[in-house]
Amino acid sequence: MKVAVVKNVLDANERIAQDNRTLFDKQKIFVINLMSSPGAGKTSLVEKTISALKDRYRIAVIEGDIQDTQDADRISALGIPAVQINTGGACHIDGNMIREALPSLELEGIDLLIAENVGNLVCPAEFKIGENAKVMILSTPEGADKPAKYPLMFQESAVMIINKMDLMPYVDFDLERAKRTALAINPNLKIFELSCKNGEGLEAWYSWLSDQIESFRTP
Ligand SMILES: Nc1nc2c(ncn2[C@@H]2O[C@H](COP(=O)(O)OP(=O)(O)OP(=O)(O)O)[C@@H](O)[C@H]2O)c(=O)[nH]1
Ligand SMILES: [Mg+2]
Repeated sequence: MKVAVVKNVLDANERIAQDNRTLFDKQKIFVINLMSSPGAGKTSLVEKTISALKDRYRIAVIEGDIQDTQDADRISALGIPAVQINTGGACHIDGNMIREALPSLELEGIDLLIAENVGNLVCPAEFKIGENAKVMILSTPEGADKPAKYPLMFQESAVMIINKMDLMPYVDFDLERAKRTALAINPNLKIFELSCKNGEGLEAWYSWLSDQIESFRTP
């Protein structure tokens, strides 16, 4: 009974996510669903990405948090359209929340929409929102055991960003083990090692993202 209810919820979400996707396709908007544990660096990566790509692409951001507007305020401060979803306790954003947020954004002419999910390594991976790609961040202080413990997130994502590489000298993070375990779960996972603090590795991420946007626009 419980399993059937969960399946119904996921099926209903899938239909709404598909409607969102149809809208994004029509408007040629490349959409990223950005996920990680709390504090791994999602908003920091969004800020860096905006600074690097805003002259080339029109970017909009949806911020998902249980409560508060600090992340949307950080993005608005950069002059980028941003809308905050407060989930009021839910540990993820879903298709319906995105659908309800869209009228608050001027989507005309937007090339890239980044949806920062609620900080959580579990539930966000289960809910589609109509994205082109799920991108997840694992930060070095979290430990290399996370792919094995939270496999769905790594399985569902197209990209794993290993952030806070600048902290490697201070944390016991087995980089090779993290990558090996994640690739065993998802051999297609594209991996970037970077630091939003000192900027190392960011160029490769910008380049991948630009390529994705370009090939989406002109398939
Ligand atoms: N040392 C270091 N700190 C970082 C790096 N990236 C982000 N931080 C710091 O990590 C903290 C959390 O960063 P955020 O970007 O707010 O993380 P988040 O994933 O958006 O957090 P939530 O939205 O609360 O889940 C902040 O103090 C950042 O300055 C990095 O590459 N290196
Ligand atoms: Mg954030």
